[in-house]
Amino acid sequence: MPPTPDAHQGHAPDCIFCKIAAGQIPAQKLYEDEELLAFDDINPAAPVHFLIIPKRHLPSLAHAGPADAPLLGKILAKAPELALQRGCNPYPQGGFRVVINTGEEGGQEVHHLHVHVMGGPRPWRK
Ligand code: DGP
Repeated sequence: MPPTPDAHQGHAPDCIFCKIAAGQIPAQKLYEDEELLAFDDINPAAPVHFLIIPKRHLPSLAHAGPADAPLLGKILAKAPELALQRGCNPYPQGGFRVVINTGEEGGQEVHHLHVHVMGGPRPWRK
């Protein structure tokens, strides 16, 4: 069961990404600041596949409102820099894909907002 929507602030006790953000579960970290964390996806669908998450528990993009716009903008604005750093080739021959799965029908499995960044030479699994 995904965490309830009222688990919107701080950390959700059973959330695996909250535990990664708190350092309780190891991850291959690429970037971290007071608000964000980026780490490699454990099940990569492309040669480069990492996730960017807010450290604060936000269950999904469906839970985001106007107050979250700066945080979401910061996540998206960080993606190009981290993609190049992680080994994606530069735009336009290279590039990357950004995906935010949202809800059961959107394919979301971990109910802590995360932005997938995938790149590298094709073919990819997804
Ligand atoms: P989504 O379907 O959008 O909820 O994708 C969740 C992704 O999270 C999936 O690609 C695998 C990744 N993932 C799940 N558990 C862990 C974990 O413990 N560590 C890391 N690094 N990634 C995880």
